[in-house]
Amino acid sequence: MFCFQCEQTAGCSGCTGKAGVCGKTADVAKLQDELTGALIGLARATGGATVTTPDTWPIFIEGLFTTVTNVNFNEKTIRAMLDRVETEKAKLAPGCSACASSCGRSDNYDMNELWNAQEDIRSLKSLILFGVRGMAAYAHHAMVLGYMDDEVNRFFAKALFAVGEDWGMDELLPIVMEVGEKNLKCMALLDQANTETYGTPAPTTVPLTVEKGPFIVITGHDLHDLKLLLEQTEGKGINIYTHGEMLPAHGYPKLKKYAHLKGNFGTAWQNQQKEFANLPAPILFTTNCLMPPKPSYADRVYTTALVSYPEMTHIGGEKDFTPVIKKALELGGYTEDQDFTGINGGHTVTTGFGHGAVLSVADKVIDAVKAGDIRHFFLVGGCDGARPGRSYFTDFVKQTPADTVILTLACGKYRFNDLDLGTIGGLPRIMDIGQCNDAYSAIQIAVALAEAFGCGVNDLPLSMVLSWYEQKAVCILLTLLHLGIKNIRLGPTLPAFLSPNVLNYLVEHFGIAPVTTPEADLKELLK
Ligand code: SF4
Ligand code: SF3
Repeated sequence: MFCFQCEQTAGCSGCTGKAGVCGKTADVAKLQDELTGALIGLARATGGATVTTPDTWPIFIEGLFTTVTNVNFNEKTIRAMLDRVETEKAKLAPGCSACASSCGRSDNYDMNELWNAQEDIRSLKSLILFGVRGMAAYAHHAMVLGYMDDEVNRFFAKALFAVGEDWGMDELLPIVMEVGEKNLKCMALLDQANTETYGTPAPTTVPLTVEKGPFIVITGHDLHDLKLLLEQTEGKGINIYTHGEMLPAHGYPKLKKYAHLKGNFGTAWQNQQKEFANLPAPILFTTNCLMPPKPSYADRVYTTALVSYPEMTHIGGEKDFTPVIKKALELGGYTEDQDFTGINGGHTVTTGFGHGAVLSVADKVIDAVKAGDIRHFFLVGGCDGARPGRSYFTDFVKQTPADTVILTLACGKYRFNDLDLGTIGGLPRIMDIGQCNDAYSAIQIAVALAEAFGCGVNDLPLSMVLSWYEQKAVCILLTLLHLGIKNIRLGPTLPAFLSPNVLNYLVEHFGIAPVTTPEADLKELLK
């Protein structure tokens, strides 16, 4: 196997051998490559996104999302996905499979060609492929709420087609940037889907206490699954706790109205094997990030949508959560309230500071900047992960001066979101914008501030210090670059799929730099 799509890749260069660091086996990796190669074949069969059926775009979205890190470890479901791609391809290019001509009109792509390509070409194609994998996750969350964007969908075919072509840097680089452009559209679509369906998020304090009695923990990004679970558990004496990227759900009016949505349990994905070990409750996994379940809690893991792990109970498209509900009642939860804390000992966290909430107090923010009360904004967030170097982000936030504001998002926030850093001008110093896709919200806030001050986003007293792990971070980074945002600090390490030349390009054009130490970076950014 060869895979280097995520931050924890072996030796910072690539997972090879029998399994990846994430637990993905070589057989699963091979099938995921086959699936990607078949999706490139499907992209070819669309003839430049001109020949499609109503199934074409959902298949691209689901197929790509299946290959995101920590989503699917199950050969069976990947094979089923492959079959769907082949069936669809046969519909778009009928007769192709029986034809002896070598026109390549709908041929599948051999991913080994990509992994063995010249390093700059491999680097650019990886940015495109991993970027659209991440974007597909967001497109999927929007799709399940009934929102699709034709321009975004067509780009999936364009990007995959490009990965399969024998193109040079000049042709590939603009497509890399286009991933960022189209992902901005995709995140805007998801923002619209979430807010039109569940209301505009409002600042909310979320307890970390788990009350006695039966409960279910729900993790991942899919608000639709949470809503259905809340409906199905209402009045049944079962409490619901968010975990990981589900925390921002507490800010949405139409989700927080459920009295049995009680609080948040645990922290970011990489701690799940420890956090779930003794949990007297089932855990429902929507989207990533699933780790191979340990025997101590494997009987309590339920998956849904594209998340899949061999032998775990999967809740299919009918979304009947009865098995999870039964398990919660059977396990019964804790006999006494459990007073859990965050990583830094805090008893609550806050969320719900999306663009709607922050911009409703824009005057206050602008006045505080003008009065010199707020010197600088930091956007510190992104994916969390297991590397010890990630304590950088906790230390960075702890060391920020009292006249600075920290905007945060995604699961990286668990490193510091229980810290009480006080307020400035009535605003909390730490504001959680939401999930990783709410990077869209962060962009809206930055653009509005730039307009208010009559300057560009790069001229604002704003620095971005981002952590990355999986492919959604790749598409978000490309969106920020597409918007011309400069001097982003990225950590804990730079992606293995950036070749020296591609990295040089990013450094020269965008001033992107790896994180160093909190002290040195703070000094530099506050200059
Ligand atoms: Fe390795 Fe990451 Fe690929 Fe898993 S997803 S095999 S950890 S590079
Ligand atoms: Fe975290 Fe997986 Fe990326 Fe949505 S839950 S940010 S790592």
